[in-house]
Amino acid sequence: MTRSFPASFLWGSATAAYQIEGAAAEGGRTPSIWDTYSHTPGKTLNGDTGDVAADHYHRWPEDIAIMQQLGLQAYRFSISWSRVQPGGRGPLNAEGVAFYRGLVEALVAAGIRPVVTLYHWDLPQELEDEGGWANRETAYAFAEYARLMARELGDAITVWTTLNEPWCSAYLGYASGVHAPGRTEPAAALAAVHHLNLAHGLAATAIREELGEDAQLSITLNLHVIRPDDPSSEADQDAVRRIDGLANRVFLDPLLGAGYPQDVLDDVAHVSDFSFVQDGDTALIAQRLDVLGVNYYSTTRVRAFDGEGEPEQADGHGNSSATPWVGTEGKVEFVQQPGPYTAMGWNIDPQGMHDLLMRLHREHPGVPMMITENGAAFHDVVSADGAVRDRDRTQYLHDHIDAVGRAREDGADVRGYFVWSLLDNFEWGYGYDRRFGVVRVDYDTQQRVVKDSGWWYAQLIATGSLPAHDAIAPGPVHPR
Ligand code: IFM
Repeated sequence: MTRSFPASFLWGSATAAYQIEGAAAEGGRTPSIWDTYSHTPGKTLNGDTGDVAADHYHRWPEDIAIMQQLGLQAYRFSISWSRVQPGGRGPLNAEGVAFYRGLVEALVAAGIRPVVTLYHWDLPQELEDEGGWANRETAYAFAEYARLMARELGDAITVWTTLNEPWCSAYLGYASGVHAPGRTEPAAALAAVHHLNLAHGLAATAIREELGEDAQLSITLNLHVIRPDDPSSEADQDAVRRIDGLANRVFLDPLLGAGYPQDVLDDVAHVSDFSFVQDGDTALIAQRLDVLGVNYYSTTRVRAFDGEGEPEQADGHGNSSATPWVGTEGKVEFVQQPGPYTAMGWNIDPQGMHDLLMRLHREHPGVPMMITENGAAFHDVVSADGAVRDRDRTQYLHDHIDAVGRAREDGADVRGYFVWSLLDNFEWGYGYDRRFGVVRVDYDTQQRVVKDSGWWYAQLIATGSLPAHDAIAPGPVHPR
């Protein structure tokens, strides 16, 4: 049976400022934590930085033309805070604001809905110098920035996403240190979790004060699908509970009005007493969500650690010296998953997408969802004729979008899907070595080539029905 989606289902693609814009020192932009981190020797593969990236800052008209060719209905991008408000406080930078103004107006004119993310990991460096997300003041600065952006762009934006994947900002940035700012301070990571949640609540409030109750508010979470190694083992089930608490419930529960889960507070009591949570914070965080952004790529498998030797750390986020899983040391092991794998080493498991959406539907009924990221990195090969016949990526997209369709048919309220990513881009610690785009970027010439997966996606958008994974028709198609 061919999987079909209603005409109201929103099809888009996603990117993020530091990963594609480049122009790091142009137009009044000041450094963010990712500029500092990527310029620190040894932090990124091959020493790659986002200085030039996909040069989207100069090539955005061409990129919008590609979106039109693909028939995209929406485009999810992020604003570089230090481009529009250098230093993260004080007056706006007119040149930076003008860049985004031009972008969103061109998108609207092209019939593509702008879905904005206010924070995709690039904190102005000055705010990190004052403590970063471990400092409560950062949440207030973020809310002020959000208010100013609502004032500047409010007439054109379809959905306001406050944060992208606060799990990564907090735990990879402050606990394992494999992301900027590269700190390995577990207690600071937990403070960051709370201040990111608070930042979301304060920003949502500020945006609604500026734009009224109709403003569509969202946050994007990279929710984890965690499986027990041995489902019949109570100890493994408890390992799942611990990781689920840190990965999912410590965000979902406060955002959706239930406050911090007591079992998580108990689990991490030896690291932090959560005294950074002040009276009134839980109410501030729990602002109405018009849509929950869900990012899904792969699954995680855990078991209780038996204390023998070194615990396995096959979660794709750890390294030998530090782990993002604050407070679980000596208790939980991350087990290698069965393949196949993408070039990130992440396992491919479309059933995980269905499981995740059904869990959210069951536990949080009435919260509409959008898949704000899903996609795969593979080591693409450019054929002699210049085409990129990325069958592996097309298969991945086919199987995961099929799982989204199945979840919808099973009752989950999923309203859109954004492929990660429109363009090959700066994949953080992996630099330019991992390519997620449905459009190839030649980093020497900045030439763009739509990959077969991009043309396949265009057919899906044009017809509203899932094409077979090998039904590739290169070239623009006519939108429905
Ligand atoms: O590239 C990232 C993106 O910035 C956030 N979500 C996961 C993607 C792939 O790693």
